[in-house]
Amino acid sequence: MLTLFDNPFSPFARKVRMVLHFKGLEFESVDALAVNEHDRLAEVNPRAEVPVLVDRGFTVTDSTDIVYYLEDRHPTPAVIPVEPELRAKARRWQRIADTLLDAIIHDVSIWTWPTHKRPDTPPDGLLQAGREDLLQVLTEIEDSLDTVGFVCGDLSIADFALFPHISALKPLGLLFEEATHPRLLRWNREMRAQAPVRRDLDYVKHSALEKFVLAESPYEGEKIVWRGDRIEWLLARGFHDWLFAELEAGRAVVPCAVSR
Ligand SMILES: N[C@@H](CCC(=O)N[C@@H](CS)C(=O)NCC(=O)O)C(=O)O
Repeated sequence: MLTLFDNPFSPFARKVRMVLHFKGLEFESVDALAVNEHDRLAEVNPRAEVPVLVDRGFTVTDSTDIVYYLEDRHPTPAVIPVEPELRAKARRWQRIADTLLDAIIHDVSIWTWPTHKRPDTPPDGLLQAGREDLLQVLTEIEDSLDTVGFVCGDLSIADFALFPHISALKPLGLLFEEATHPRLLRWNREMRAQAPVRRDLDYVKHSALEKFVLAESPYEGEKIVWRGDRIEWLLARGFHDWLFAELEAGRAVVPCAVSR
């Protein structure tokens, strides 16, 4: 039996869920970012991050490690290309999705989260810096796409890693257009037609209704966890004063796998 310490809205959990669906694997999902699940999550992952996969008592943390574990255990259908160059490309796109796209989108979006109703506004220049850097990454994806197919030929982990971030752009008012990014738009439409993606989108949509409209949010509403890559992008773009003020105010916390 597979148990996924999951969260409907986490891009990393979404990537793993789509891979599980793609491989036709049944799993039990625990919404582990709900405050009342925090201790159970910390038991399987001291960093208290989702996703975590538990397979008959064996625990795997980190979305990329989980994907590689699933591929080794259930090799077909394959989600990681076999040909060495495509394999290296897919790994690189997964890393760009996980460390750069995630960081930028996270850092510019916290004022829009339904969980944290922040009274302040983004520091001057943050949204503009985010837009500029996102545009560069989107253009790189556009240039690597063809008029047919996916990022690395067949549907692969590169697409499942990128999709949750690309799907987060529209709600943020960050759009890519037919005139500048026609291939990315075509890819986005084709992704939305894939069964594992449709299942994930349905799950995100119905969870948003269930967690934020029909009931009170089960999640933390004050503090924000600032993981390494998300801090790195802020520092690289010169927002250290803002981050230190957040740390001093106790609104920013940093995960650590070593407990004190
Ligand atoms: N490198 C990790 C990153 C996972 C991650 O950052 N998860 C976030 C959600 S998107 C998390 O669980 N944060 C803890 C929290 O928000 O309390 C992975 O690939 O799984």
